[in-house]
Amino acid sequence: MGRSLSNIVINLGIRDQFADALSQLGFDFEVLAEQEGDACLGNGGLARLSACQMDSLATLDYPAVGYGLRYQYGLFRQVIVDGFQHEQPDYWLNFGNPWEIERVHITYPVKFYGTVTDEFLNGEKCKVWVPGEMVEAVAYDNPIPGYGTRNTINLRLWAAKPSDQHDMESFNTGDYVDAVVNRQRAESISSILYPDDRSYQGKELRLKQQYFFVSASVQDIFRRFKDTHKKFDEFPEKVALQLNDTHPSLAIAEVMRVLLDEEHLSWHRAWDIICKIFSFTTHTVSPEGLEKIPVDLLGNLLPRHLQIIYDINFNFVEELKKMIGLDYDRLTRMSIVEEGAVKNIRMANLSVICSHTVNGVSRLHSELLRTKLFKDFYDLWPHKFQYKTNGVTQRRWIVVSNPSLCALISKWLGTESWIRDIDLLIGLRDYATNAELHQEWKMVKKVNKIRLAEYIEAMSGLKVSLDAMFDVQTKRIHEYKRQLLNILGIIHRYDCIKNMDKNDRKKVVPRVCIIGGKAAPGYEIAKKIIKLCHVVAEKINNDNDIGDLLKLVFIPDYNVSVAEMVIPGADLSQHLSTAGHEASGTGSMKFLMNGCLLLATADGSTIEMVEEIGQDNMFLFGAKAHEVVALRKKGPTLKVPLQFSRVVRMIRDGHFGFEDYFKSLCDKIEGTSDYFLLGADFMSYLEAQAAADKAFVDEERWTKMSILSSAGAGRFSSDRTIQEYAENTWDIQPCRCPF
Ligand code: 8GP
Repeated sequence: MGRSLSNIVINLGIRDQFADALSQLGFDFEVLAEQEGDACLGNGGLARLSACQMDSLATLDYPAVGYGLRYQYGLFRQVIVDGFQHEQPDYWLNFGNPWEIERVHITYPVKFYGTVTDEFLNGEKCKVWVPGEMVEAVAYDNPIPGYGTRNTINLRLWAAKPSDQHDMESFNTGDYVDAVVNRQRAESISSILYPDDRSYQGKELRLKQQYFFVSASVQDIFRRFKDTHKKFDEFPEKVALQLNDTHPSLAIAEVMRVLLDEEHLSWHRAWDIICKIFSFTTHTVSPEGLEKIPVDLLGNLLPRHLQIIYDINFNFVEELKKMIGLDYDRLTRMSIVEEGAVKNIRMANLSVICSHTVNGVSRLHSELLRTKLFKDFYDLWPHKFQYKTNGVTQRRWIVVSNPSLCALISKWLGTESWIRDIDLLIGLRDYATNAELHQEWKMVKKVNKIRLAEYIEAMSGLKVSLDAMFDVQTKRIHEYKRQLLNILGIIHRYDCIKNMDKNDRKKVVPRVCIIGGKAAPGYEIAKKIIKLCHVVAEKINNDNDIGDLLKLVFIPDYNVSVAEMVIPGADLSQHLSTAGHEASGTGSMKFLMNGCLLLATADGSTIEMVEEIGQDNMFLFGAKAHEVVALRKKGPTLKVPLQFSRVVRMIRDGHFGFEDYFKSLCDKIEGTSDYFLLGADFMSYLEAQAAADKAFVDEERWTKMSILSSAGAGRFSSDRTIQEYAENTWDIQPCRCPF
């Protein structure tokens, strides 16, 4: 979520009054807002997407509730020591959280472990789960006010507390110390966010978190429904459950369990409800990103849920056999249960089977889902598959973070309506060559560059030239996002400048290269990329011969509030994922809105950006998604350019020191190991960089491209995404506040 103060007072329409009131008390609004810490309750793009979507849901008056966990420790704080990433705990609740409302009376018991027995109720056989452990989920509400509406929606986060009922026994038996330890065990469920945004570790605590979150939320949903409704037949009309990735997909088994075992519906009726209420969006491209829960783990922690999942699977496979016959390969692939040395539950298969709609997060992603990841399912149920290209909220990413641009856009469009109706941005196209707008547009960029330059200096002591192109790549560090390609490009640039004579140096476009992002604590290669960035920066920034022609800065602890400062100050932003690997990407949308030019591969949502702003207004490069497979097949016969081999050799030869440490990194990108195709894309990357240089020196052209970038950003607002979900997936209407 990042910070809340500015966002909230702007959305409520009271920013100026609030600032006046503060100044009467002797405080400056801007200074005060800077004091707020970030709520870092997620890892990266996936979580920030939800935050943007909550803002849009509130603004568009949709009746929605967001659920999550109130982690005591959010995403780790990244500290850099000697160029190495160190992780420090983010105990963000240390000084309290003024935005949350603790609902002491809204608590639900959450059960774990135990056994399932058969019992008879009114002559009917039913299952009874006798749990082995119980904790309480306490609700903490975080209001999300919409912009230009009185509608405020709720982000309800659950915190785990020990259940008194459960502990009384041990206290009474005199086992005081054990009883206290048990209480702490309960609290540990919501204590920490897992800091890896890709892989599923199959840890019991993680599974406990998922079920804790799901169970409390489902109880809350049932309670709300039952407050005003009697018959479950109405449930699908009133409730739509959106699964964001498979992390909450245990909700399917949980809703089924509640309907069967607690509400005593027949399997048939319960299943009918399930099929009408769930929709699933996957945010990942790679099969390894899909969660699989070991059967032993699940059976031990949630015995009844495992039974239900087996029953769902049995029915599904029987139906499937009727449809496709005894095609065992396909049956094996589509089964929810994966056989093998370790038997697993495939949560993605469960989600696809039980959801009425399966969404991808960009057109390309959806195509990959239909033709690769979920091909078998697509062949069976083509009607289930849709896509909703991601979007971001212009309220946070322009209005809050770039007030000067916000004022400028409103002035030229003659209205502030674009803040709710982003399509109006297109009106900027009419002024794309207007000299007066150009002047003002450049001024705004300059103000933001000054702010960023001051931040860089305060953080690292490095003074950067405002005339240089501010070239930014900020996102989680991952091999597929290819920060390494960026660094190799920077080394190449450095090497070229070093070998230039005086005259040629005059033609070099000065650059400040900015890289930022966190690496998962256990992700060795990503951590090496961070270190490489630092040693290269050390070399370049201390080379007096280079001066302002090239600087490299690593911005530590990249988070929402850092992004709010970095993005408006960027001239160019880089999105370098190997085509077919970034499901959507949302950082690019924030840069685009802020009039920053994009240097990018044709991946994820970038492809759709090209359609909106035109290929001439961005710097596209690299292999296309359909070419990537063929390039990989070429493997050892693939020729890499000399320039590429040269920069890798510089690292290997210790030009930047630490050659032993970087050996494995170099090995990963040479020869057949270059899975993410850095070598294959290198020349095309350098050409795109040269094109960016050429455009930058032509100020008028650059400014026009920048204006056209903002003007074409309308499609990438989360307002559009949410509207599409509301109409095509959830079938819900806005619900306006009557006063
Ligand atoms: C991310 C995608 O990588 C990114 O392209 C997309 O913009 C974002 O989701 C929002 O849709 N996906 C994840 O972070 C993700 O799927 N993480 C889970 C696999 C653990």
